[in-house]
Amino acid sequence: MAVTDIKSASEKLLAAEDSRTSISRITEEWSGLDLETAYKVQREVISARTAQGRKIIGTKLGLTSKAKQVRMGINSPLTAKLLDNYYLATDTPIPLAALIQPRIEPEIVFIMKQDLRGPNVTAAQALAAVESVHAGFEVIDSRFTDYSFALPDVVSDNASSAYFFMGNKGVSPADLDLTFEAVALSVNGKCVATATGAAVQGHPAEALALAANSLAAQGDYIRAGEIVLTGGLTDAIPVEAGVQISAEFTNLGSLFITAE
Ligand code: OOG
Ligand code: MG
Repeated sequence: MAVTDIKSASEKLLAAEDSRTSISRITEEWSGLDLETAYKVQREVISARTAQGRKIIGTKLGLTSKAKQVRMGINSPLTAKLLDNYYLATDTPIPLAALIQPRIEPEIVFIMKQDLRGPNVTAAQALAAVESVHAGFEVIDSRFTDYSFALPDVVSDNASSAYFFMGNKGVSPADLDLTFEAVALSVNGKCVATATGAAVQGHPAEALALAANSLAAQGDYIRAGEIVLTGGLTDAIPVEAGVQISAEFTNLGSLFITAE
């Protein structure tokens, strides 16, 4: 089947996820796929999932840190949707059988107390709309073979979303300086990367404002009660059976995750 329109592109992505079989870049066959159309493909993928009973519970940003941008070779942040089935309780192992090529990355997570609508949202306005800040881990799983994609591909693929974890501890944004909130990422007890909140667009609230402003271009906004993942603070780590992965934050608490 040739992939040259929104419907066929979304069907190819949905089939790849359902069958856990990676695919080649959409832009290989559909070189004219631009960013605006890619967000329409993403919306089509999400509507297919909501038609199956999934609910949208939040927004995520991707490629907001230098570490992620350099690794993926794309220097532009993007947004995607979080569905209810992406959420995993922290005592749940990452279900490897459901995934193609999972990687995990530590993130700072917001829960919103107010709607946030762009354009022209500032970081200060964005932070004022946040109820609480949490430690998070996102498990990404690109549907593209070896994570090889251009920006319109990864936007279409809902930014490689698969699962996420968040800590129970919620801290008021007024009680933190997120610029200096640090995380130590460890694999099997060995620290492999560190970062502070400044890694994400200078401040995670800048990333939140960026999400609100770019959603506005699609006629969309961030709603009160939504969960917002602000983007991987460090490079992502490949996930294998039995691995022990931790993210220890200065004030947000620690997450310890395994996979099976
Ligand atoms: C794209 C998803 C990026 C993040 O936090 O940067 C992302 C990818 O790396 O496959 O979720
Ligand atoms: Mg992420």
